[in-house]
Amino acid sequence: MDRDTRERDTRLKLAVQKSGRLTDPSLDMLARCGLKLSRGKDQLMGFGENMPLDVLFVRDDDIPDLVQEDVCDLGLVGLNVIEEKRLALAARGIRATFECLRLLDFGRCRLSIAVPEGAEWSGAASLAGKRIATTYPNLLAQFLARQGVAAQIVTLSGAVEIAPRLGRADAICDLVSTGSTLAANHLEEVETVLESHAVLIRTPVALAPVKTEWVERLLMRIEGVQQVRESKYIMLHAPRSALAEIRRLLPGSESPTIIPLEGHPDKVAIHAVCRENVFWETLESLKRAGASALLVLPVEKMLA
Ligand code: PRT
Ligand code: ZN
Repeated sequence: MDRDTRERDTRLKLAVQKSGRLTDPSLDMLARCGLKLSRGKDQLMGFGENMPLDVLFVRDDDIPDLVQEDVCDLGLVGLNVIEEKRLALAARGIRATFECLRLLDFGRCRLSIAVPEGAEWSGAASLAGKRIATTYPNLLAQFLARQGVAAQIVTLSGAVEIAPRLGRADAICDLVSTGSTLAANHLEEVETVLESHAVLIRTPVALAPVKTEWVERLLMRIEGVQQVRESKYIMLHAPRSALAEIRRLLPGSESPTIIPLEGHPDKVAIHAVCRENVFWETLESLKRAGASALLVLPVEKMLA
């Protein structure tokens, strides 16, 4: 076996968006998983210094193909891109074989139908006979077919939100996160086609055992990273008599540690991991229930 083949058999290749909305959160997640990357001169590859995992930086639209064709073992990409690709392949009689390994907690958005403000809307049937501009023709076609609505799909490569103003369409089907782009273009969101977020996908091809082991480790670390993002460690003092009420108020905490307090037989210290954010309102409720000396700390790493 030559060196290239050996390397291919032992180092995972992960496709990540080169420059766009998913780039920073993807790299941030990988860094939290412990990956130290050194970028090559051309910036197209990142070499994992402390894990057998290299990153290939590409356009997000290319990620499903790279994984489907086994050029990369893994990819981080939006569900919207994956589902559009799956339908586009199906239309050509090809079955998408990439597999979704994990839903991720970033890149959240929705693919929605929007119409000009003030336009009459009484459900999807209002789209009958209309022109709808989109960069997601396959997802839109599936949506229309499911609704039993016949409309004309105008496929654009970008700037979808200005199509109605230019007279090119009566409605649009585009990604929305805050809704400010729609508002700026006097459009109103009326229907959701797909709820989306980033996903980790993998090749259909069986991987060498050493690679499979690293995929498992990466998945476990991603799980940990996602859990700690919201988790907090909370410490407080409480009267024994208020224990039941305080346990009820602790958000997402299954089994708090209860410690006696030297010299205070009627009081205990409670330490708990809360798997949800702890808001000021929660602290105020805990205080009202008798808690004191409240301390909330971020959790850095967690392994079940
Ligand atoms: O160059 P490349 O092809 O790699 O990037 P791209 O321009 O195709 O993609 P990019 O970087 O814009 O988005 C990458 C992925 O981020 C998408 O495929 C989604 O999975 C996810 N994502 C999350 C979004 C948004 N939120 C989003 N708001 N992608 C695009 N938008 C756009 C939307 O198209 C619209 O123009 O942002 C505008 C609306 O945003 P709001 O906040 O005004 O509603
Ligand atoms: Zn793209």
